Amino acid sequence: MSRRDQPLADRLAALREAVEVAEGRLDVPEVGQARALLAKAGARAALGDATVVALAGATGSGKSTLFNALSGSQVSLPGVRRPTTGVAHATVWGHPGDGSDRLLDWLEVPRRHRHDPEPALDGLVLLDLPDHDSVRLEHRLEVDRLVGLVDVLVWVLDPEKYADAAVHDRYLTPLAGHAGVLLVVLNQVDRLDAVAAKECLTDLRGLLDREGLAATPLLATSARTGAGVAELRGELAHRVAARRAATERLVADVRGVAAALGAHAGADDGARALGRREREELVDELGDALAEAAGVPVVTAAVERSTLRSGVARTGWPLIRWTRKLRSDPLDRLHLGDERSRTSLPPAGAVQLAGVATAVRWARDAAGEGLPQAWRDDLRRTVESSESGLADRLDRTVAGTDLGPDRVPLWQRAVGGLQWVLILVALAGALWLLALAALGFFQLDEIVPLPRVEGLPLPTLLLVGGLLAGLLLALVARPLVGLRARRRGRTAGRRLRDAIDAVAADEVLAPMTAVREDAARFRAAVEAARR
Ligand SMILES: Nc1nc2c(ncn2[C@@H]2O[C@H](COP(=O)(O)OP(=O)(O)OP(=O)(O)O)[C@@H](O)[C@H]2O)c(=O)[nH]1
Ligand SMILES: [Mg+2]
Repeated sequence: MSRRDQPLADRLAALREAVEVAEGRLDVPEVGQARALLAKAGARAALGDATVVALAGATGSGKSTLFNALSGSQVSLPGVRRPTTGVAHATVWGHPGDGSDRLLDWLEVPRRHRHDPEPALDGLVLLDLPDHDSVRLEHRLEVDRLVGLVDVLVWVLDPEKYADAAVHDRYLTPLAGHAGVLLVVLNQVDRLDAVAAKECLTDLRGLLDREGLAATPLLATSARTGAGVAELRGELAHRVAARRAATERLVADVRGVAAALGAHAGADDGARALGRREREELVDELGDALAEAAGVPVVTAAVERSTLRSGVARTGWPLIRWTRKLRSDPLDRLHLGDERSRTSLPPAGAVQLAGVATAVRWARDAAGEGLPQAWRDDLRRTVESSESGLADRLDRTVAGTDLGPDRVPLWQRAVGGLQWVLILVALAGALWLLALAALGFFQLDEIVPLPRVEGLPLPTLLLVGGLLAGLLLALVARPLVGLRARRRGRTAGRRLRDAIDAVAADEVLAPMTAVREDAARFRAAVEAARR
């Protein structure tokens, strides 16, 4: 789009967006300058660069007739019955798409007519208002509302009521000091002869001068014969040109301020948002360092040892397995499982903390690549604020992560049960041997036959076999218990790592990505404003 085609309103909107994005992020004086310019331009300029001129005056003064004469067609119906015009009408000079519709929407003027383009008047929006002193309250309210919004007010008087004190006091006098926004027209001069017309004009001029409106132009017209209408049109063309010049000045100002902001917008491909692959890589790298610092290896090892401990206690040789229980569960000692309280994990040491700092700095540099210095500064501040509290957040994450199911496997229960059966068998053998010893003491062993298996006495077999089988079972089960412990450790490690990665993505990377996205938005807005 060329420089002329880009409407001021769009430029201002783009500049406003740039300032909003930069607010609280960019610490550069250019943002303040842009804000000041926006304030100067005001809300009205944001709606377009049209010159809004309203015809106002008493009922029957000839506003609608004059409006039609200027518009070159019968747009607003003049009438014999007073008051005639109830809602404001508009005629717009210029090309469609010039933003005047938006302006008229804002002014809430529903009746619109488009005049063919006419170089001197393009950009003019002419309004025909209801009468100011209407017997109908809604007419009066409508006039008061629009009079406050327009750029130029053409007050139409007629020879009979031109000195009406109500009009002068309420509408004209308050505009003293704003001569540029007022034009007074004495209409229906065809109803007066030349002398009377001159007298009337002199009188009116004196009245206006005394009211502080000496600088306000006074014109005589006849909407019926067309006398003076060309002069009025010329006066309007002046206003349009002046406003156009003001608009051009404002456009130049906006472009200048946007160009200054452009120094902080960066190169074309620099300030773009990060891609998915880049983000994943960053999360991965960060996750490694954060997991180490958060004690994930410690927890994983504890899970493994705890599982091993309980597995051995369950499947081991009953005669010695109770010794395992003397030591406390390594996992319990860490006090995991409660997100709200701190764990008893050792706080991250200097090495781990340095690892976190390095990873965060590395991610920050990667996220800041291609960004202008001001945005990199913002990135640094953002990262600093997200880094504080990170250790606590990691600790809570480790505490709150579900480490995976801790069900006792069926086979371990079965082995445990079997161990007890074998102990009972050995006990039976031992008791039997004791009984035999007692019988031997009383020399009664000859009467009780001793059952033998393959030549070996059964009670001996039961005692020794039970003990040996238990020991063997414990030895066979041990590697399986170890296998399960390692698997549980791995599952816990994976779950912890996922949780840590989520923290890395949400707490560290997300704020960085937000900075980048804002930088991209800022760049686009600045470009739109300076184009
Ligand atoms: N002789 C003469 N009559 C005029 C002139 N301008 C308007 N009239 C007549 O005055 C009457 C009122 O004109 P309008 O244009 O409807 O007046 P208005 O100011 O729009 O009135 P409201 O809409 O009621 O506020 C009509 O009959 C017009 O023909 C003029 O310059 N000379
Ligand atoms: Mg009218």
